[in-house]
Amino acid sequence: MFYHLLYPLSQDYGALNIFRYITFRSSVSFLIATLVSIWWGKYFILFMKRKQFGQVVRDDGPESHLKKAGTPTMGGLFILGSILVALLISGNFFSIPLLITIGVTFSFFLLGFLDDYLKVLKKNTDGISAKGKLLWQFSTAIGASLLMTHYDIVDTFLYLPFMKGPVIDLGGFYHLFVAIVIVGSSNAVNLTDGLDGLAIGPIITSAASLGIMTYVAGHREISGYLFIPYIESAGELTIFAAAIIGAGVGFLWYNSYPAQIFMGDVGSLSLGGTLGTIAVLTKNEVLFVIIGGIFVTEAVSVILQVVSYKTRKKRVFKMAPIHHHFELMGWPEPKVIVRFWIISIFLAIFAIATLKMR
Ligand code: 57M
Repeated sequence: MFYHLLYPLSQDYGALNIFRYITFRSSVSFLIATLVSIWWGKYFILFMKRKQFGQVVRDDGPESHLKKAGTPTMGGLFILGSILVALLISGNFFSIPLLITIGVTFSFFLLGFLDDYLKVLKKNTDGISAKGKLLWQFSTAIGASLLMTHYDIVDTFLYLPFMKGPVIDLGGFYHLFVAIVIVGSSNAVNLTDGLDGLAIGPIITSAASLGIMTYVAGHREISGYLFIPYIESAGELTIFAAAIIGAGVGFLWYNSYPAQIFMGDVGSLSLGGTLGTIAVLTKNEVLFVIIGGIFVTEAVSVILQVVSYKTRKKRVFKMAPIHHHFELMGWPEPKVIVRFWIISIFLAIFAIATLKMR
């Protein structure tokens, strides 16, 4: 809004020229998303409690989780709502990368909402079938990928950390590759969201790291200096990343241990898809494996556990995802959470450092 309404007036009022700057609009986006989510969260939790829309906790999980039954969930509704408010104020909706990212976020938001609605409001613990979820996610991701190449936002080349130029042209496989990154990210965040604050912490660090990637990728001089691909108007995604950080901090105000609210699939599936899309739009698909290392580790632990159990009837971990393994090893929940946060902060900063190592 501000960008579209106020910036054109900067011809007459020079001070309004400030709305041109990505750094300024990103700061505004962060501040608004933080304040809106802290304010909105308070009333959302009261509403969910009054309606008794609480989490159904499976009895096959760690003993310590049974007391969490009834905790309000679907907090993703006010996380994404706060992000939308911040974008409406600070975003430039003429940016195609921004519109594509909003499209993926909204589609995964709808999927997560439907799943939560069935599970929480209709008490149908299965929700949408795994096949149905994957079909929805892959359709959205491939659609987004086709738009990215149709509008020449990105090329079909693969870029690796530490390497100056592209390493290989993926050609037609590029769309499947993009879909695996976006769908994989969405489901990995979903699996990670199993302890208080465990998912939102790495979401914040990933958004911060990716936010810097979008800023430099959208800056012609800096991208050239760092030998990274220049992506027209990728800087508008910095404002989106700043909103995710702000809304994430506001959500963490209530989701920190002991959680008063969970984000629900509506939050984990959408935010995971958003981070994957931003990684693709800045040609950081492989670097994102480092940035989102906690999400990757959680997903890989499930794959290892399921494959091992199916083939050898033996478990690799006491329980998957890996955060449950540490719980069953006797680590108190807050210790698991904060140690995972520490690792995700390290990975986010290491990824930023690789920008100079090319
Ligand atoms: C997503 N959802 C949490 C909450 C959150 C194939 C298998 C690995 C699938 C996996 C699974 O069901 N994953 C679903 C994880 C759930 O959180 C809800 O879901 C939303 C996120 N999608 O927003 O609404 C529970 O997590 C706890 N929680 C918190 N604090 C938070 O801030 O404490 C969530 C957020 C909540 C709450 O207890 O109820 C979840 O864990 O289901 N399955 C599993 O993760 C299960 N692991 C498992 O079955 N392992 C097996 C094999 C199949 C790998 C094994 O190791 O042998 C674990 N989860 C549960 N029970 N609930 C263990 C069993």
